[in-house]
Amino acid sequence: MRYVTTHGDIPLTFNEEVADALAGNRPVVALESNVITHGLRYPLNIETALAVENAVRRGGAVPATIFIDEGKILVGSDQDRIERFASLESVPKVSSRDLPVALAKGGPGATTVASSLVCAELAGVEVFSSAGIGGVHRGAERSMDISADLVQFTRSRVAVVCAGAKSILDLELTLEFLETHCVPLLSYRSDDFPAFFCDSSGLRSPNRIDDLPTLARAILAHWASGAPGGPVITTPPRPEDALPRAEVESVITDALQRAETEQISGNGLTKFLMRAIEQATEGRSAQANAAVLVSTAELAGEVAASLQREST
Ligand code: PSU
Ligand code: MN
Repeated sequence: MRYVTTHGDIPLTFNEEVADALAGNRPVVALESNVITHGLRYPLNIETALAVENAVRRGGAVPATIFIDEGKILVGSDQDRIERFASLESVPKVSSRDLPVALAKGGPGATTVASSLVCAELAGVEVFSSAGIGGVHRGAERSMDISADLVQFTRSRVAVVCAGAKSILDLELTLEFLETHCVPLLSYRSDDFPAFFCDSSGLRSPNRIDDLPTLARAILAHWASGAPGGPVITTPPRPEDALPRAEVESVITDALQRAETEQISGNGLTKFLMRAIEQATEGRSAQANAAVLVSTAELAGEVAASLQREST
């Protein structure tokens, strides 16, 4: 694979496929790398990262997985890079606040939803996909633990396609935060605000949209209005991939208890809780996580293609 580096204030390195697609004004979907290095275990992480890229292609767009290395933002990947990051021990989790330091120090870094949005906008990519976004943590009224993902939605002009927020979070407060911060929430073909790999959140989404052209026009209208940031588009997990909420809920309660006992907080909390759930479900949550990443990525490809059609 050939790589093309452009030097603005921050060097961006594109793989050939992404560089060509952007030059030709063809649809591109950005993807995070933190899910490869921290979200899933080796070797499920490699298999999933490649399946997610193929799902974006099936949807009609070019995948651009984002990594940080050697002081550059790498936009678009190849199998070697995915395998290298997936097997590296302890690549730092890079969220928005960490991005300048990771770039200055030059080491490898894995981008969260938040920092991937910063990179996507710099690269000129308008659509991003992941499975479960970060949100307002349970007990946030004491800890003030609110993911930077939510704040970044108000800053980066990128549309985010996801299966809602991680079920470990307080989903009701996450919805409130999005409303307060004027982030449009557009739920594709569902009345539910999805709960990542759980079958339902039991919470209603403020907006249901059943067709792609209307969805694309809503995204374009948000940008045309001069609002900063981008909308969040949700799609529920496929019924065959979802885990029952009641089962996951009791596992989450135990995991939160353990986190408190072990005094886990800060940017390692999400991973700790996800790993505890994986252990308690004997790996079924990781399989569900992988399946939801794939189904979401396919819709993101379709959304990017639809945006392209509606904006020309
Ligand atoms: N751990 C996982 N899966 C993930 C993440 C962490 O098992 O997907 C991620 C995503 O990258 C998301 C980030 O953007 O965690 C949110 O972290 P925090 O809650 O610390 O903002
Ligand atoms: Mn946090």
